[in-house]
This record gives sequence, structure tokens and C-alpha cells, in this order.
Amino acid sequence: MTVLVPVLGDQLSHGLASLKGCDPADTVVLMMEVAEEAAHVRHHKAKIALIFSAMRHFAAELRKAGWRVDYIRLDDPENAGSFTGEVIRAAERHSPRLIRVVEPGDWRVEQAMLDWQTFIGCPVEILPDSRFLCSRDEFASWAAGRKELRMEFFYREMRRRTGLLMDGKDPVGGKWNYDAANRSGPPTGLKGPPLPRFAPDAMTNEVIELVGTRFADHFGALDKFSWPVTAQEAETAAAAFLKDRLPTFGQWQDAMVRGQDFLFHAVLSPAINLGLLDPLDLCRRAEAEYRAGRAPLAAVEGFVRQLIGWREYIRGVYWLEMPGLAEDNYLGATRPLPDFYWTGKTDMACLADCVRTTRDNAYAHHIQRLMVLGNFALLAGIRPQDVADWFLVVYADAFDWVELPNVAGMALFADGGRLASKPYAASGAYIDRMSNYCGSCRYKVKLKTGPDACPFNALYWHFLDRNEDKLGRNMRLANPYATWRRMSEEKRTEYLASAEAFLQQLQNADAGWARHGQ
Ligand code: DLZ
Repeated sequence: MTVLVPVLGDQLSHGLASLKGCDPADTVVLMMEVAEEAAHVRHHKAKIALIFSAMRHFAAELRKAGWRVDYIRLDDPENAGSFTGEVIRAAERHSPRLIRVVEPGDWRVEQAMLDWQTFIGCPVEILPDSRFLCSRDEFASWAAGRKELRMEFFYREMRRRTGLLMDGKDPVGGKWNYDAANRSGPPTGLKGPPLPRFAPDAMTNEVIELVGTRFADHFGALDKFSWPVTAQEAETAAAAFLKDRLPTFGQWQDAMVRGQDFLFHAVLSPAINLGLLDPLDLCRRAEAEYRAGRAPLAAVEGFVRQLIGWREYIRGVYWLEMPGLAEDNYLGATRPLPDFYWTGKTDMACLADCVRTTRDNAYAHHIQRLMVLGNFALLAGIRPQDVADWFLVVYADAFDWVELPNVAGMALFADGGRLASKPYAASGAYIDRMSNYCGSCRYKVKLKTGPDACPFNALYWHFLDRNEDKLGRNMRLANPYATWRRMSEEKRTEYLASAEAFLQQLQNADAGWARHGQ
């Protein structure tokens, strides 16, 4: 009797815990393209194509390596449409003595998995995902008894544990964190080196056609598809990043330039999150670039922090806080997501460009996500569940474990500050400093109120004012609240009226769009 090993779409690693120790002669690997995963939120077309193509390539590699793979395609007539349905069918075909699976990255999927044993009647072993440095249990122990979960302290432990960028017991260079050196705004004409593109092969083209037909009404473009879909292609992308963009990655990592969609970013997160690249290996190679004098410490430390700090921390927070995190709404935000998040039709140049790159590439970089798209949602009081669903839909690297804490906790303060010590709220001045968007915008960033003023300006004060009971005693907001309280009554009224007028206009535009769309 065989062992059945289901491998999910974001578990495409040859060293996966469930495959280790299995004998290929006695194992059936099960891979499933199922409608429920593509449609429980209506994922970006390019994201579905990436996942299906990477899955099909991975299955071919496994077969070549001697594994027996039972691969269920989306268009198989008998496809049951869900992981559970497909595992039940596979158990009927193979009569396994054991089902071995690695824990998924989505609480929803884990809940389903926990029922498999009952449905199928054979033991189901759910293994920890050893591709993460910090297990769910270890993170829970770290978090136990802490009132606030700050990434910085967790990150230092990961540095000590891995020895990355350490000189004995001390951080290389004497500081743990070089973020302050990584915040330059863009000079005129800033341009990144070309990103490696991977032309779709026959297998990917077949998937693109399937997705274009089956998910035609989902958001996003397919015509620019050029993601790496195998570990080998992802390695080419990683090597190009380490050589061409890592040295300048740090300095410009928060900069935004209209039409420059990738700048010096690694753009490796989809491949990492699918399992095509090993984050620890990338960190070691980035460190080697620093040690060889080819990349500055601030850039390398920033990159390492994102992978062994932020990424691991976010995943720990997700499992600690679920399922409550999905419902959190500390600030009581109730506005529906504006239609321009889908259409890109807004006069705000920053938001229009960020939606455009999202639609074209299923990608936007972290500051576009946090400080433009997320910041607007925070200031305008958009319902966290709408915003979280949008982020999960539109980004190729977005899986629930990584997207939800970033959106609900970091961007929207929906968790009341367990993750971030203050809301990441910013007015137009921040966007102007970090981008070239404002120069081409019909709104004037220097104007504070009125129909021509950048909406972020009045919305910023409106946000602070309407949330004063929840945020007014936050020490990190002491300065802005002091400024707000010092303003004349007249000025404050002007700000609030300006923000109200903008929000009303937004609501009217959406109502008009909805009528038109019917
Ligand atoms: C996101 C996604 C999509 C769109 N489709 C599939 C699929 O058909 N089969 C599959 O195995 N995985 C898919 N995924 C990724 C899963 O949603 C992901 O593995 C779980 O959410 C756990 O993180």
C-alpha cells in the first residue's frame, strides 16, 4: 500500500518535508488544479497562470526524478473542484495506507485538511513546513507573554540563530538595522536595470490559454506574463538580482517612479513563496556579496531583514492570530473598496500608476503597496476585509499567511497595534518625497484643502480626527496630534470639510459606476 503525498501549489520544493524520507517506489504524489483555490477570491489571471504553470513544471521534474505523480488538471472532466474532493478521489484510486502532507499556508485550507482523516478513513500526517526557519510552535513560544510583537527583536534572534551578518555575538558593522540608510527619494531619471524576463514555453502558453478562457472575467493582464516558473529560471532571476540590483537595492528600495515598475527590487517573492527558491540560501549569497565588497552593508542587511526577519515574523503572527485576524477591524472602517482599485480610473496619479503596474504585472513593490494603496485605504476608512481580499487577489506573491498580517496589521492597523506600533498614515508630502508621481498629477500636493488639493492631505487629518479616541494617546502619534490640536478651529473645519467632500465624491463616483456597470 502506498503513501499519498499531496503537494499544494505553493509547496513546489524538491526538499519538501513530506517528500523527504518517502520511497518513490511506494509513493504517489498528488497535485491538484482546483477551481476553489482560483475562485474563493478571484485571483489575478497572471497569478493563476503562474501557479498552474509552476505546478505543471514541478510535476514534470518530479516524474523525471523517478516519482509517480497523479496530476489533476483544471479541465479534467472528473475534477471535484476542491482539495478535499480531490484527495478523496485520489484515496479511492490509490488506497493509501497513509496521507502525508505539509501544513498549508492558509488557515482555511488547514481547517479542511484536519477533516481529511474523518472523510477518508486513513491516517493523515500533517508535517511542519521546514522551509521556514522558525516553526509555528517556536514563534508561539517567542511571542508568549509579550504584549507587543515587535519584528526587530524577533529579527535579532533570527540573525543570531543563522549567524547571518554576525561578527561573533555582534551584528556586522555594529548595528542590527540600517533602514535609515535605505530611504532615499528618486533623483530625476532614476531607472533600474532590466529585469530578466522568461518567455512562456509551450507548457506555460497552454496554461495561459486555459486561464484566459476559464477566468476571462478575473482582474489583470496575461499578455506581459514573464515570471520564472521553474527553480532553474528562478535561479537565473536570483543571480541577476544579486549581481545587478542588490548593490543599489537598499538606497532606492522605498522610491517610486512612474512607469518604472521594478527599479532595483529583487522581484523574487513569487518564486520564493511558491518554493522555487530557498530564502536562507539567498541570504547567504547576499551576505557573500557584502563580504566580497560588491554590495554595501545597508543593502544586504535590508534584504536579509526582509527574508529572515519580516517574512518569518509575518508568518508567525498569522498563525498566532488566526482566525481572529481575518475579522479584526479595530478602527471600525466600513467604506467599501473604491472601484478605482480595479479600474485604475482615478485622477490621483500615484494610485493610478500603482493599480496599473498591479494589473499589468500582478506586482507592485512594498512602498507602492503600503504607502500608496494601503495608506489610501487606511485614511479613507475602507473595510479591512475588502482591502485584504483585494491584495490577496491581485499580487502574484500573495498567499493568506503573508498577505493578511501585512494588510490588516501593518497597513490598516485593524489589529489595534499588536503588529505595528502606529498606523502607517502619511499625507501627500511623503508620496511627493519618495516618488515623481505628484509632478504629473492633476491634484496639487502643496495645496492642503479644496478641490485641487492632493486628497491625501485632508484625508490624513480626517483620519487622525475621527480616530482620536483610539489613537490619541499613542506616543508615536504625539507630534501629529499636537499639531492638529494647535490648529485653529477654522483650519481644522476646512480640512475636515475638504476630506468629507472628497469622500462623498468618491462614493458618488462609485455609485455612478455601479449603475453604469449594471
Ligand atoms: C492560489 C492557488 C490557486 C489559484 N490555485 C491552486 C490550485 O489549483 N492548486 C493548488 O494546489 N494550489 C493553488 N493555489 C495555491 C493554494 O491556494 C495554496 O497552496 C493554499 O492557499 C495554501 O497556501
